[in-house]
Amino acid sequence: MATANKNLSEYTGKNLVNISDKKFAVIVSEWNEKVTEALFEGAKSTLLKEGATAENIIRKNVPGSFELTLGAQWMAQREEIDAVICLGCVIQGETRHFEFICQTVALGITEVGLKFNKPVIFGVLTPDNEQQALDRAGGKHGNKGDEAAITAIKMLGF
Ligand code: DLZ
Repeated sequence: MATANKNLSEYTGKNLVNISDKKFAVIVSEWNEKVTEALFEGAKSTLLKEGATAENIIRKNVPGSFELTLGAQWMAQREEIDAVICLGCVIQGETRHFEFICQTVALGITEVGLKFNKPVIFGVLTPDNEQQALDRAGGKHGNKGDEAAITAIKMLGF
């Protein structure tokens, strides 16, 4: 989660690997759609800005964050995919599923990355309320979607 008043989107873009021929899968959860659409826009615009081509950004939707893991697995198993970015938002105050969903998804995404030996990025917001989410989806704390895209690129340059 962002540190107070720190904009997560302030990256220089320096020393990043060339991604002009890299293929990205971006999995987007439909729960809290206003937030996750903003995360997607951030991730997509960052990938394009850093040199990815539009046809190499493959978007897939899943119903909720819980389904991000299986969506990630389906995309990561494709040989042509270089990195997978998972975007979701689970708001603590609005669901008793909070811990269950967040822990399951974090573990699942980690396992998919290890299983397929490629970057699978956890771009899931876990705020207390919608305002905190919006602050991190293009608001005063930047956009976690940008951060997820930069993380994927950095891992490709490992
Ligand atoms: C069921 C549920 C609830 C209550 N809250 C959220 C949420 O805040 N964010 C989110 O991404 N998904 C939520 N879901 C849906 C679950 O992720 C999942 O889609 C369903 O439990 C069906 O497996």
